[in-house]
Amino acid sequence: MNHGFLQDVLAGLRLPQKALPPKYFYDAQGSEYFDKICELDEYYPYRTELALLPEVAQELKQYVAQQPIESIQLVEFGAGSLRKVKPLLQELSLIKEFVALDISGEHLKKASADLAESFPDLQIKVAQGDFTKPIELELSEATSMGFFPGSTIGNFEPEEASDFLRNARATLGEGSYMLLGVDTKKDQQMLERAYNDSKDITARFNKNILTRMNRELDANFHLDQFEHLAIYNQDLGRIEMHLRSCIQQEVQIAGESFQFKEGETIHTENSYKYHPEEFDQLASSAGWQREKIWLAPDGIFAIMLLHNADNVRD
Ligand code: AVI
Repeated sequence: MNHGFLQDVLAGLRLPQKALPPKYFYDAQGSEYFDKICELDEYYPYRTELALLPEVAQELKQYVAQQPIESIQLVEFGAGSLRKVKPLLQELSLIKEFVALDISGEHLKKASADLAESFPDLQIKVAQGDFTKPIELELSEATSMGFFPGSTIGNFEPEEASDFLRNARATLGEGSYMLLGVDTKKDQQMLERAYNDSKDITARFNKNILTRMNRELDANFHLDQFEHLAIYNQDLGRIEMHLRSCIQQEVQIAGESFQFKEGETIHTENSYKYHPEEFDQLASSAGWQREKIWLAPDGIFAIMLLHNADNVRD
């Protein structure tokens, strides 16, 4: 049995508001559901960011040419399919090294082998590790640039996001950069539609965590007795995903019983949305300054370039 998973589940379900860490969504099946989410019409963040990246890459090339930068070491945090890094590699020939960091190694090894075929002169390293913690990377002489696409930063609590940015700054070193995808605050209907898709893929993604507990932790959740719920919490500026118990029931997990009232929820994920200025504050609390911002049409998504300027101190 995976003890880290069990400990986190037991601790989360003993809370007055039952909760589970969203990182457990991503087993093989959950990752497949997430790939399907990215293809949905309603889920605008993925395709919007992908469409914006070629323009970002072009302008970044011009920006970099005006800086005292000889070569770049690009470090992708939470790298998965490596699809989003391609426009950057195509445009920015100064990127000589690429480090893909992720918790799960297997998927990444295959993706990086494909990348090596397309970019034979690029030095590629795959590093496995929990990128939410401080990581020591062997830094070369090149200028380091972090890359964290997908608005995954929104799945952290604001304090965790600030910690992540601070750790990334320490990992990347003085004078480094960070290119980051951030989902913005917008019309509530558009936000809620993105997490309540008409094909119910997001509902399956959410409920997969129950299947995973049944399989890995000897639990007995009935999937049809829980329903997917995704709502925008305006006060906190976040989409919240929950699993709501349809009836009063008792569930066993590794021999421990948990009671659910009818309508009681397990809080499974937050996805924070930021006004660009709000995000600037968060970034500067972690020692980063915004150099550039690219906004998708109607401002529905932002890509930002942050700089670890030398005059910024903790
Ligand atoms: C990975 N992350 C940025 C997604 C999001 O939008 O917060 C996860 C997701 N949850 C439901 N749909 C997508």
